[in-house]
Order: sequence, then C-alpha cells, then structure tokens
Amino acid sequence: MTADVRIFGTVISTYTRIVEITCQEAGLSHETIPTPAHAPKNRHPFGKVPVVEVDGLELYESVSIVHYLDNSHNSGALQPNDPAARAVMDRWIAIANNYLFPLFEHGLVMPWIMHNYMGAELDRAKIDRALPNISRALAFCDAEIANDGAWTNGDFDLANIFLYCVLRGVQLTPQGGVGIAQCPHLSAWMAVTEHRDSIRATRWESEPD
Ligand SMILES: N[C@@H](CCC(=O)N[C@@H](CS)C(=O)NCC(=O)O)C(=O)O
Repeated sequence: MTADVRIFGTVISTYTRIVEITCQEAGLSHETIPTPAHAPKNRHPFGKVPVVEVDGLELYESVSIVHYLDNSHNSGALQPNDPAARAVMDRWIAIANNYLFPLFEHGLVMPWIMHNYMGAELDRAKIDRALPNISRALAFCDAEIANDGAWTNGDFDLANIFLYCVLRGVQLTPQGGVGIAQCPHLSAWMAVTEHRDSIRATRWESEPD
C-alpha cells in the first residue's frame, strides 16, 4: 500500500526528519525514498531535500510542508491558537532555520558526516573556527529555555520539532555533545523530548537506542 506521504530525502537529514516527525504527530503513514540533494532526480529547484508528495501535491521547503500537513491532517494541533504564542513559535522556527542550522551544519555536523560516512579527513580547522559561535548559540538557547522550560507556550509544537532536529545533529558530534551537556536546561529539554513517540519513531540509524 502506498504511504500517505512520500518523502524524498537523504537518510541522515535534519529537514527530512522534521517532516517525518510531523507525519508521525499527524498520524500519517510515511515513506522516505533515499534521494541525495544534488541527484538529477531531486525535484527541489535549489538542490535541497526533502521534497514531498502528499494528496496529489508536490511540496518542498520544510516550513511549507509541515504547515500543510498539520493544517490539512492534524487540525493545526502543532500550532498555538493564540496569535502571540504563534508569533513566538514562528520566531523559533526562523531562528532554527536561518541562524542555528547553517552555523551547526557547516561548522560541525557536515565535517563529521563527511569524515564518518564519506571517508574524508576531518576538517578540524573548520570546526575550531565555528566552535566559539556554536557555543554562544547553545548558551543563548540554554538561557531562553531556562526561563520556563519551554520554547513557546509549553505545548509540543512545530518549533519544538525544528529545534530538536537541528540540535540533535549537533549533540551527536563529539564537540556538540560536550557543548550541549554544558547547557543544563537545554540538555534537560533534549532528554525529555527524546522520549516522545514521534521522535523515537524517526531516530536516525546512527543514533544509539
Ligand atoms: N530550506 C530548506 C532547507 C533544506 C536543507 O538544507 N536540507 C539539507 C539536508 S538536511 C540539504 O538539502 N542539504 C544539501 C545541500 O545544502 O547541499 C527546507 O527547509 O526544506
């Protein structure tokens, strides 16, 4: 039987997982078809993943995809009703996408992926250059979540999904694991979130049980 949602993405991918978690939360069956970002068959016009097929639509860009899935199949349960809380959620999604992901991905996560999975020499110089800014970003997140233990209004929403996936990639690197362990509030939130069913169901193969 065909899955409700067909996700074309790479197997270890922050944004593919964001879509997978949203499917899980919305009770949608999903199938991930391994598709490298720069493969000619990838239909994203800017060479990114994921691209999604759902309800006869082809969607790309995770923000657009997850809003569609949540609005069409989950009664918007992953978005606060209150406009002020929704603005805060949108701000966190923007922070995750515009500042955290590029910093973490290029400075730390990708050098380790290239090293662990592609046999490339570890680019230690690149990691060393990025670490001070990564530490500052983690400290910012730690201070923010320290306020009341939540990013938005306390419910698990789309911001939680983006932030968890972006931070989890960092946590799985040696330097990122140490950096997050030094942020007590952030580590506590990661530890609780890790047990959520949708998060457990979408674990990367590289993640320990
Ligand atoms: N703005 C895109 C970003 C997607 C993205 O950066 N995906 C990564 C994988 S997690 C990718 O395609 N990387 C390949 C590259 O940038 O060359 C979205 O939200 O869907």
